[in-house]
Amino acid sequence: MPITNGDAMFGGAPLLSKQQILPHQKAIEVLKEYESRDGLNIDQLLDSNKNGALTYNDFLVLPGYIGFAASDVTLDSPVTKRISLKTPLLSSPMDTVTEDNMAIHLALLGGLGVIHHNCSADDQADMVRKVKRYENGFISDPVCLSPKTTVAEAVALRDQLGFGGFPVTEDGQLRSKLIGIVTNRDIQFHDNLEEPVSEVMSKDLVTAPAGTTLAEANDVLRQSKKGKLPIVDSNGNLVSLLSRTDLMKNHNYPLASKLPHSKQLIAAAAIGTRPDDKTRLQKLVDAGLDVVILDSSQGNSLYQVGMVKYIKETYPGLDVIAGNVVTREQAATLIAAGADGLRIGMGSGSACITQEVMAVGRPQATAVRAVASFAARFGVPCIADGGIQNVGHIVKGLAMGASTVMMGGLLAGTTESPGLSFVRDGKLVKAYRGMGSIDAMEDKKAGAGAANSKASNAGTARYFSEGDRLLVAQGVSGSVLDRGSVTKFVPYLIAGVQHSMQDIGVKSLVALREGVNDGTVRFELRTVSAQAEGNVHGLHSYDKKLYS
Ligand code: CPR
Repeated sequence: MPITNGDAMFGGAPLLSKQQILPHQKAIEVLKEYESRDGLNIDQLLDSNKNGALTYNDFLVLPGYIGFAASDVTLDSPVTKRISLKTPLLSSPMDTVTEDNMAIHLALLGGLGVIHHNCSADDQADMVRKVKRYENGFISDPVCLSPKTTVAEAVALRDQLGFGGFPVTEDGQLRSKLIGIVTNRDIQFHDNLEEPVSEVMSKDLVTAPAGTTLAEANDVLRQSKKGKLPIVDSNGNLVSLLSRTDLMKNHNYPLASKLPHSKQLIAAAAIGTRPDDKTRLQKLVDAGLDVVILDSSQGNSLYQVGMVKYIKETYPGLDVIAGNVVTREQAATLIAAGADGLRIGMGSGSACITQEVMAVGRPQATAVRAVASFAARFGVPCIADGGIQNVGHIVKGLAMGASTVMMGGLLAGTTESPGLSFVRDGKLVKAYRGMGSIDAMEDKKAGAGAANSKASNAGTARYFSEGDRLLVAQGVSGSVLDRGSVTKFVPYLIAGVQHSMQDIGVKSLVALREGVNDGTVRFELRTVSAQAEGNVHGLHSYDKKLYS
């Protein structure tokens, strides 16, 4: 007879006589006598009649069996029907989170940064272009001189920028014919400061052709003993530059997000669903966009359905992620319209007051499971967007069925987000604001762009009230702690997720999903006191250093 978890025998040895005690070797066999595994399966956990709707903090995943190293855990996962990432991490299209710098660095690390649209279409397209043109280790926008630049101007530039060795091109721009290089030595002791650099520049150039790999270019640079290696196209036009001082810093990024057969990073950007957004999208596509996200807090709308259909018809090669959604019904509309991916979350964002103000939304764990399990039937991958405060939340989002997670606040404090750090209350912080905060919406209306961002001019609406005369805020504007570079922070998140998956006993995200669905990955609800127990408690003081 199967033993249930509530059986008296489950209480253990003290009730048994000596004869009844079983030999240790039988432990695995005896386990089979139990009707179910320890803990709850996903359906029991997310039974909202019994447990209400859950957020990430409301439950834990139970540990499984560790039979492999954490470093063996692979995190490959699809972000759309056609595109997969090696790191299931995305950054939010918010003007305090993702511009080209974040998009480039996150893509190098295997994730995907979604460029915000709180800026002019031209500025956004420019950022997409920078992501597509970026080549690791190569300077894609080197400072160029024209032959007419004077020695005095070159000296001033060197002093201002702190480096010398400027390529000279026919019209002083990138993608124009390379005619020389002005090195420090050429200008250092030159008397006639008014002379043009064409008189002093080195014309004996070592160059490498476009398409040269970083390793090959580094070799040429090493052998040439020069300070800079210009990369030129077949017409001799300068396309990028490699610098000797960067040689040691040129890391390899084996996880980098690239499409098969492409050397370029994958570029993603957000747009709205207004008529203007069609013109914006054309510019983004011209710049090389691979994935577009329709950015709306409530994606189940006439506008979004129309936009998804328009995009699928007009740009069959472009992948479109629709959202945001939190219910099966919302998801069904967008899947039927042709969405290649869905973004899940309403009101779970850290700078968000949507649930309070609008009375609509859904606790994130429940929302992710409801949508992701439905979308999976159509092979549509889902992004768990918002509410990610730590590594554990990432794992829980993935365990609920999301293929990837999207973060705003957690990445807003990194060096690669727009803007600079500043000190507030004695702590180093960076600005972070909800895209439906009064600040962000007013900047949009005024055409000012984000306070932090390089971009300018009005963007499009995520929150429908932006067109109204009275702005209704759905978010706040504040700051988050400085976190240093994503090049350290993201590897920490990746390693953390790998360790967590090792604890759970699953070696890949596919195995995690299978385990959750077949009931071998188990869960437990957390009471309020269990949550307190699971956090640091009883210490007089402590330092919370997360990685080193
Ligand atoms: P966190 O990672 O900061 O918790 O959440 C980021 C997500 O919050 C964004 O990707 C977006 O979906 C959502 N979000 C951004 N601004 C918002 C406002 Cl004003 N209101 C509601 N949600 C917002």
